[in-house]
Amino acid sequence: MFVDKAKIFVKGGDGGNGIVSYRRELYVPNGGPAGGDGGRGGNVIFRVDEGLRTLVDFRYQKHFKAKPGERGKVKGMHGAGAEDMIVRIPPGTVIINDDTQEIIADMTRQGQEVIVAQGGRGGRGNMRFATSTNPAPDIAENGEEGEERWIVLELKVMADVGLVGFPSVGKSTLLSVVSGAKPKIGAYHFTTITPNLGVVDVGDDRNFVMADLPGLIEGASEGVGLGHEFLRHVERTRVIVHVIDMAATEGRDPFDDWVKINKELRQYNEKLADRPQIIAANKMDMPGAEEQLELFKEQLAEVAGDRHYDIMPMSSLTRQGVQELLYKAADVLETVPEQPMLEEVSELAERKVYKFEKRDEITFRVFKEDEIYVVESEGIERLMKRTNLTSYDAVMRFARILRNIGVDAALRKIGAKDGDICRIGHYQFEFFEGSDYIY
Ligand SMILES: Nc1nc2c(ncn2[C@@H]2O[C@H](COP(=O)(O)OP(=O)(O)OP(=O)(O)O)[C@@H](O)[C@H]2O)c(=O)[nH]1
Ligand SMILES: [Mg+2]
Repeated sequence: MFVDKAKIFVKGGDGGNGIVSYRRELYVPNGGPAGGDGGRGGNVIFRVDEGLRTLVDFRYQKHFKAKPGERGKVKGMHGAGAEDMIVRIPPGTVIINDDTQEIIADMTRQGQEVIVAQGGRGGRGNMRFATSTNPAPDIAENGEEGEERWIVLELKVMADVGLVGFPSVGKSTLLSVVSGAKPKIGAYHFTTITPNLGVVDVGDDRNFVMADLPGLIEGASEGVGLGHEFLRHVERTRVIVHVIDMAATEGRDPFDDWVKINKELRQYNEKLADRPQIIAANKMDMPGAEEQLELFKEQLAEVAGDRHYDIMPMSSLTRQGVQELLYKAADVLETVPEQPMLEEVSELAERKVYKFEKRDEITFRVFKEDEIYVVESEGIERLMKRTNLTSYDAVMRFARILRNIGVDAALRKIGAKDGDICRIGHYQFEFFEGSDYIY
């Protein structure tokens, strides 16, 4: 089966913790602080590899976690940063943030890279906190947590030729006779519900990828019969082979079918109407098909205007006309630029540009809930995670930062007084306004 969508979890490595340590040297009674910084956690990076054509690998592995940074070491040595985790993806993959549905990146070029989850920064060791007033600080930061998120990968089928047409007109049968693909074939509608890809060897040193797409029906452009899912695939094919049941099985009207499908294509995306289209007049082995074909040609001539359509009579059953159809498809492909469809997706990506959250700007909100003053802020909670709350020096530093960014003032404004309880995340503190405190 051809997989074109995958939901996966990515997490950057956590930063290593900084440590508290003091130099112990022979003959030096009280050495200074010497705890080193923790190393950076690894990033999770996606890189385009042209050798890949599907997202099938992501069916088996759905979690990608980069390694954590090493913790700081004694004697002022820093922990090593972790290596980035590189994940290979096929060209044409669109990366979407599952939470916001925003496009993170549209990956089109060989070797193109994007960081999908940043590793956390390492925590600082106590060496970094020494000041003239506190030469032996007991503070070390914990490493920052790596970013984590669920993302969706979407790959539109990168086929050269797409088979479109009503259900049961013979699209899958055609793919099965011209390629090694073994799609399911059935006498009932919607036998094919996901695209099948096959490599077609034309026989004259040319080859192309053909996609057998699920059948389209009236209303597909409005989503009827999973229409949008199907049409999304058609978008990325360079040439359309429109398969018509020329035997008019089940009381169909071949020309009416052709008009209806084209209408759906145009309604979904105006550009699909201009895409080169070859008409495969299938099931010519059946009685009455010849007459239908003549009628079809006349009706087409009336509406086609300046546009020329190649009509290729054929039968997948007897293989008559199949080789001619392949030559024609290969010829038309040569007149179409390599990957025009990738540009369309870039346009889409430009409209919705995803930005990584800026991690240094701390914003917060304070309010009173029952008798407790609540400070709500992702930034402060992150800072708190990095703070070793069992160390007096570290807590004092944390308190000073809160004061500097205006948390104390904001709490005072809504009525907080010394001794009141205030909550940040899962922790409760006593509000204490030591205004003439010197840290
Ligand atoms: N007589 C005749 N029957 C054919 C020919 N091609 C396909 N069929 C028959 O038509 C029926 C439908 O064929 P499929 O290839 O499954 O049709 P499809 O267009 O893929 O259908 P969906 O996947 O449902 O959209 C099957 O019973 C085939 O055996 C042909 O050239 N001649
Ligand atoms: Mg089919």
